[in-house]
Amino acid sequence: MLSNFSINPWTITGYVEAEGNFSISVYKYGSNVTRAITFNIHVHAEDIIFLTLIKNYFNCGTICSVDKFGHVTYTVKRKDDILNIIIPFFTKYPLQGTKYLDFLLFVQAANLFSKNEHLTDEGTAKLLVFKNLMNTNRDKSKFIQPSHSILGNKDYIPLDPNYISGFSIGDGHFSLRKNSANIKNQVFGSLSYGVTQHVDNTYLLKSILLALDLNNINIHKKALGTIQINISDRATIRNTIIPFFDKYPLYGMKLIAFLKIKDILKLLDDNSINGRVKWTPELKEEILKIWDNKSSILNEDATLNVKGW
Ligand SMILES: [Ca+2]
Repeated sequence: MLSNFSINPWTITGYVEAEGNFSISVYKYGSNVTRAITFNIHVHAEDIIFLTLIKNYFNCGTICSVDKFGHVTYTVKRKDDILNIIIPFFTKYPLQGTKYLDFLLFVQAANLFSKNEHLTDEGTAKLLVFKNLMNTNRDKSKFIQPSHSILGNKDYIPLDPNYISGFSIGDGHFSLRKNSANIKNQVFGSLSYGVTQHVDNTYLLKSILLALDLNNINIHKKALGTIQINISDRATIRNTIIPFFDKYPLYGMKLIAFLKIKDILKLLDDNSINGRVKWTPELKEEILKIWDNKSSILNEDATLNVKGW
């Protein structure tokens, strides 16, 4: 089943925006210098089936076995695969957040590799320069953004809806507030969808809200330079979020959480009068039963979203 199933390429780009890495490394062991460019995705082993779909899509790279922290990594490090598969893909389906800036440096590094210039002293020095401009080394004070991510720029690229699904599989959340017995009914049972990002990706979150047609939703500042969109209004979840992810599929554990949210919302609606939930201990119990159900996790069809195959 895995072999004839294909993901939308924008879903991959969105997921890589959230979870992928473009890295340049230069190591010295005595007089030996090792230089490498690597594309990888490092995630919880729960999502290994989805990672396998990505590996199948690219038809290159390897997935390592589960490490002691319960993570798996998909890695592409063959120069030809990077040059002929990975870079053309992300050129055609570009990243739209600050990870795009890392990608541009990665492309420059790959160009050195393609001409074998990385083996020279000058090339190695350039690799180190590119590496030191990446990711956490980037000068955050300058708030540098990919031009195509800024609304109003003439090269602005509106987000493909599948990008939002992929991004949500990585950095999104679907959650249920479930508290212990003494918490008031209004709190128990709140459902939410949202995404959390570094403040650098403010434009990206704005683009997500725009693509979802939810311009009335605020972007909240969270601790430690992070920002968040959190949608917990039941009507918005019912009328916007659920139809959106029904149409542009999620995969893996986020799909399971989404399906649970959907079931719980239906249950709440069935137990409402004029939009107000009639809370009973049985209803709470039923909600918890849906949310805590683990059996669906083992269902490969569900995690792959392959209904109809
Ligand atoms: Ca992330």
